[in-house]
Amino acid sequence: MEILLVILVLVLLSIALWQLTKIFDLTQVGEKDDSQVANDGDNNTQGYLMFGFLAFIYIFTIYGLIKWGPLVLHTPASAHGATVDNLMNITWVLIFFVQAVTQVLVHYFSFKYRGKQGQKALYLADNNKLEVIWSGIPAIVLAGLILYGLYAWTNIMFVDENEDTIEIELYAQQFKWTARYAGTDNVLGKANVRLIEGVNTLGVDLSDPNAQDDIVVSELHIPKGKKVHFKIRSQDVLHSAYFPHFRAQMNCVPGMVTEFAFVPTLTSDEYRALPFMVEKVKKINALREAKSKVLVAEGKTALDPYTFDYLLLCNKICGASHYNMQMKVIVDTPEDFKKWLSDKPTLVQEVKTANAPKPAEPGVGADTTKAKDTAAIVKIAMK
Ligand SMILES: [Cu+2]
Repeated sequence: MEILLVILVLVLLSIALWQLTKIFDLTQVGEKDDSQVANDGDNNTQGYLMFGFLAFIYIFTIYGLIKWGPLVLHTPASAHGATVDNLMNITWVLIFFVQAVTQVLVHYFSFKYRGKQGQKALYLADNNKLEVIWSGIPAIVLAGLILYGLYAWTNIMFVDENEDTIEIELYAQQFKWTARYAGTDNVLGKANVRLIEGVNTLGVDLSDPNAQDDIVVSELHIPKGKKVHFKIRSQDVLHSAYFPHFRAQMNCVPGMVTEFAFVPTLTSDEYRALPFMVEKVKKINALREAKSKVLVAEGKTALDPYTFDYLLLCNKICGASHYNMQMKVIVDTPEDFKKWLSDKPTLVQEVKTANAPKPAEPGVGADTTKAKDTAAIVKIAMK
């Protein structure tokens, strides 16, 4: 705070000094000073600087493309991914084209019509033909782009009621994700934030018949080739469920359920085996190895080698640990997925286990036979 005040005082002092020098200048009557009026030399300099700036824009664009181009998302891993990429690529090409042409024109004409002594500007009130051209062309191009975008979005968001989908709830909270599978009936049980208690962190209504087979997990598994229908909720603030590799994103809004559905087309293993990914992982691991050597020399632990995994990220700045709000996503073959899910206990079972009376510890004056009985009851209840 003190530093801020000092800076403020210094700024005000310099403004005061600047104003004083201006007053001093005004008092010098009689001496003609035209140093503030641009002459031909100044205008030429400004004209050539325009070209310099144009060169800077192009060089920076080309540099950016070469340096950061390889960082953009590669092969999409969902059925609709190619449509999103196509829309994105068309938009990029249009932007590049318009940018390249307009920047040349803007800078060239700024140079051509730079100020010259004795030259007068032409007064032109309006030109209907010109205005129709420069308004009409962008309007037509943008309308085409928007219509294509709307068409693509409608197709992506359409979920047929009769389609065979897997229903999964994604639950967002500061700063983690939880997933709930609808179980054998494929219908998610009702949930309400007021019902959150103990292990029932999602507030699932355990009296709802549809909730009896619901399964809650913290690592998302989805099967390849089947439409996964996500119902998304948030406990606290706005979050955004973002699956970059599947080109899917949807806001998570407290108090309402949003949705998104997609078909994964490549299992985690298949994506890891893609040549670009093999190359990328190799590069990352080379960097990690070099870093590990430094760490080991300092007596610290070496880094583990990196393996690729799909991720669900949060794409809304939702608080201090937003950057770390992520969940691992595994795309399995349908058989592996079934096997994985069948091993998981239902939420009802988990609640029962958590609420079961704890067996008393033997040797602390407790009745050990009774403790064994309780343990047996818990086991039965879990089944
Ligand atoms: Cu978040």
